[in-house]
Amino acid sequence: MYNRRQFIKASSLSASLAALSASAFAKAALKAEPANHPIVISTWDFGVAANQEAWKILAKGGRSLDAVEAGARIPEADLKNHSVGRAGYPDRDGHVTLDACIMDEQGNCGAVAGMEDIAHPISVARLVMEKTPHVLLVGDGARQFAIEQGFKPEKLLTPESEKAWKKWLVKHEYKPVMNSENQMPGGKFNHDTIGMLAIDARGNLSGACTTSGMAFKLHGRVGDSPIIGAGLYVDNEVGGATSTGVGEEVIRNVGSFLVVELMRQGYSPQDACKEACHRIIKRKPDTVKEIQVGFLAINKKGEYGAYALHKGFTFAVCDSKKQDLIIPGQYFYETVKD
Ligand code: SD4
Repeated sequence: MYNRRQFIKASSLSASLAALSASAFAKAALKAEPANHPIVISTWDFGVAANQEAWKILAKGGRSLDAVEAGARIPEADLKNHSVGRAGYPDRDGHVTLDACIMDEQGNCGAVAGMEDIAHPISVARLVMEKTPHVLLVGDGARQFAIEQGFKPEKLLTPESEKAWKKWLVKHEYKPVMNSENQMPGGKFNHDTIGMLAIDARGNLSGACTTSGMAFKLHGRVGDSPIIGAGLYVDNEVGGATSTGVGEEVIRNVGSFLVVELMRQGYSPQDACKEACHRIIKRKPDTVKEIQVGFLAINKKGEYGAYALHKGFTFAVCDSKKQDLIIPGQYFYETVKD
């Protein structure tokens, strides 16, 4: 007869076997040879210019953290880009409020959210990481910290962005459009948040994410981009992930952390991004038909992949072979907006 003692013994044996195989599996996934070549990848096609700036650092053997910060500053400074940094579209009340976060190979991270008047939130996020015991500063506190650190406050709302906001005010409809909230003059779409992931010559991974958030959002609204684990996550043993699109759905599913954890379990970067999208779809099957979310990931070996809810998401890849590669992301729904 199978008595209680045998049962306890058998179940604790199978439990420890399961634990053993789980940890052996995790170790096997972790044992991946680190990439021996630097590489940087970014969301959307405007990631090309950011990657090229990051590449200047990576090519010289510099640190991935410096590379992603330098890269992210490019769209932040670009007056033609209305979804990141200076000239970003404002919120419903006319304030340009910026969100950003950064994470290094040691798991250090810093972020700012809802910050006004400071053009380079990614650099402020880095200082939050390096100079404070905190991870996230918001609103006036973030602005005050930036000024204390020597950043000059400036008006971020450009005449062009103000014009777009005033036009939006006429109808006052808050309806995020797939793949971009921001249509540029001439009908050209100007894509969203930049999320960047880089591996340097030492095989170390860092990431950065910066945005002005959803155009014409409610004042005070913060999306996924400055939230560690949602808009960005890096684990130097496994890989990194970042996201773009409607941040609420990414936060709900702790998207970037999920992608990294799936890679830890052995998923390829693309399959991990795909599974994260499927989780979002499963939770809100109706909502997701109207909104875009895209994930981008890289593993420790330097393999990368992406997946989005809808067609139209692209990402940029830069390494020693090619510095301006743009790749269309795989997707779930065929719907495309531009
Ligand atoms: C947000 N994920 O604020 C960001 C912005 C973005 O499409 O990517 N918009 O939710």
